[in-house]
Amino acid sequence: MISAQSVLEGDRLALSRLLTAIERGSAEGQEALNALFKHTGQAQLIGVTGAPGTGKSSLVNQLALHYRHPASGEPLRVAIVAVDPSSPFTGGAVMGDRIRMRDLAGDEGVFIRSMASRGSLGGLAPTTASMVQAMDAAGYDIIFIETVGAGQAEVEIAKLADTTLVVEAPGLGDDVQAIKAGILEIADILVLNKADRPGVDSAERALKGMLQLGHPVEHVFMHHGKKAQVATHDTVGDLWLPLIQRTVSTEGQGIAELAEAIARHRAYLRESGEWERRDRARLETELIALLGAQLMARWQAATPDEVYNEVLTQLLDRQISPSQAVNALTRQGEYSA
Ligand SMILES: Nc1nc2c(ncn2[C@@H]2O[C@H](COP(=O)(O)OP(=O)(O)O)[C@@H](O)[C@H]2O)c(=O)[nH]1
Ligand SMILES: [Mg+2]
Repeated sequence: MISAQSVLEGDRLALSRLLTAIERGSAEGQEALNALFKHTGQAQLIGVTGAPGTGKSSLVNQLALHYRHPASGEPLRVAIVAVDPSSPFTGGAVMGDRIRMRDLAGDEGVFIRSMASRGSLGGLAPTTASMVQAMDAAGYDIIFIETVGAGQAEVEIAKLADTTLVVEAPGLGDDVQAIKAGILEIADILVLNKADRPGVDSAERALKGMLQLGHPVEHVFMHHGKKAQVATHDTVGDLWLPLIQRTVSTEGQGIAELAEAIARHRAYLRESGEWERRDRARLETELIALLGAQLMARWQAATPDEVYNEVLTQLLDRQISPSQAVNALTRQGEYSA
């Protein structure tokens, strides 16, 4: 039995159990989440993505330490979800992460969870969204979501975040890894980590070039049906222009500046209304995904295999079109005309 109340009170074991239940897609996990949902919406979700080996885990480690030991003010509570493509039990990367995370081990204000991207029921992004909600309800102020920036699934997860850091490092073969994966466009802050390594200047030049392409100085949009054109320099007030921050995660260099940039982005989100917009987009995406899955399941349960196979045969014989097949299977229209 998972106690939602215990999760709310900060019971780590209860949260662990809930996260496991969510990963398994169990009904009791869902029930606890239903009870907890009204307590979500408080945390700042920070996505950290980029190619393997760029230093994402080291960076999260340093940022978490920064939030736990602030120069002034109260320490923030930090949760970390590491979504790794390899198995959490045998994957070398996760073992490495555990070792580097040791600075945070034993700190009650830090909660770290690794999850496997394979074998999660209902898809990686919805499972991650639920896990983040559980951590949010448990009262963590900052939630890091670390993903390997490698494809569509990772981009979907990155869209869960309020603030997305895309991590690059010089000398990984290509100048800019994120271009290939198409994740540069989701960056709110570009972190050029391993700034102690050779090639950092050319990597920064390449990143700046890409930012220019992605965020041209002229911004064209439709305003009351008319094409309007403004220079983004005039509208920095309502537009966030991604910035580049150099860091050396192994030394902690640039971390305070990065945390400052994250705080500025948070302020921007709040002041511009973007915070609500992102929250809405996130919840609407989840709603539509759940609705789609539910309707599909109902349709499957209500449709005998013979009926489906018969319609499929007619489709393959070119007697009916795909659209007519859908009508037939949902009994919405005549297709024999
Ligand atoms: N020289 C240097 N090495 C770093 C830096 N940040 C991380 N590393 C090293 O790079 C390797 C990969 O780091 P990791 O955080 O696991 O990368 P991830 O795969 O992106 O999570 C590790 O050996 C780190 O010690 C840095 O700023 N400079
Ligand atoms: Mg890592």
